[in-house]
Amino acid sequence: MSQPDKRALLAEGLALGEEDAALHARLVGAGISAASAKYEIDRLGKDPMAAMLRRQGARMAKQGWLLANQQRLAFEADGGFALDTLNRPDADFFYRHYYEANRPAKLTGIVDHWSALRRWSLDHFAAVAGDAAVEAQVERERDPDYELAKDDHRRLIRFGELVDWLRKDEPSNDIYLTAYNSGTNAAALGPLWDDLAPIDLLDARGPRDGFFWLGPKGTLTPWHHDLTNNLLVQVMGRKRVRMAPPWAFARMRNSRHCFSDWGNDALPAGPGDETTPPVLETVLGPGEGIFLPVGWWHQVEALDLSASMSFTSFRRPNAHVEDYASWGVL
Ligand SMILES: O=C(O)CCC(=O)C(=O)O
Repeated sequence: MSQPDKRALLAEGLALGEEDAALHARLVGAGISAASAKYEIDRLGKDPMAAMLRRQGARMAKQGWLLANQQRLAFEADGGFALDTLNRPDADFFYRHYYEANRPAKLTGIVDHWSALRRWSLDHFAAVAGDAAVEAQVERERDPDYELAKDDHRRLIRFGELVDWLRKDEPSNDIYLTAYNSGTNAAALGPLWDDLAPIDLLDARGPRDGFFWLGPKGTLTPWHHDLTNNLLVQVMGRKRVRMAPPWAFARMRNSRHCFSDWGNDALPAGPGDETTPPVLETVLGPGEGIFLPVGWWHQVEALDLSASMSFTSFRRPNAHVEDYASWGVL
């Protein structure tokens, strides 16, 4: 049997903030003799890398305490940890109490003036843009990492062909026209913009800069957080949205970029526990939207054939993505 790597075991324990007794138990638990474990731990006293790992572990623990305070405050708030619904919110009120407070909200009455709510259907899509070449995400079901490997799943397809496929009304997560495909689709689907109109909460001076989403019942966008504040608006069908706060970071199993290893797991709505995050859940129907603040984790499932729009053109810079890489994040 191969010897366990003592240095790797120690590094892991130090990064977790373990004291000498716990480090000793870790080594012995891995099959190392008590004497050898003691020798290794005594050596750590003179090791600058171990000292630095201890300091980093302590800093992480302090950050954990700060985030736990956020949870306490959120749970003690009037109404508890809950998702507010705002009907036709005043923009100043929305920015002050939700956008700037990094707090999600369900929004109603914000797109009642969109003719898309009455006009959008598969027949309408085929009539106004059936011949356009659009890009969609395809063959998602064969790949558990279809979101991380987004680029491998991009395909050009005639919009009319996608519409015909959707007419079968079969639940599927295999094909989905998403915001990620907007580079190609914004122009191709230009006629659909005539069915939309400015949203009062957003920056009215911006160009037509929303993102179009179209897919069958059953599309699943796995747990992730965005790098911007985001407004998701439902036009056709319903979507279930689950959200978890940024302060639940330690329970979000974030090992790659902005994705959570919880993937498509149906984390239950409620306060969470030591290993699972607190989760807010809602179902968006046509004409309803949700404000997804930057850093909030979310997972979205289409409960019906679904068309949505999303927007990032708020009346604030919303440029959090620009310095993301410079933080040296995952
Ligand atoms: O509607 C969806 O499937 C996903 C929306 C989403 O996650 C986003 O806009 O960040």
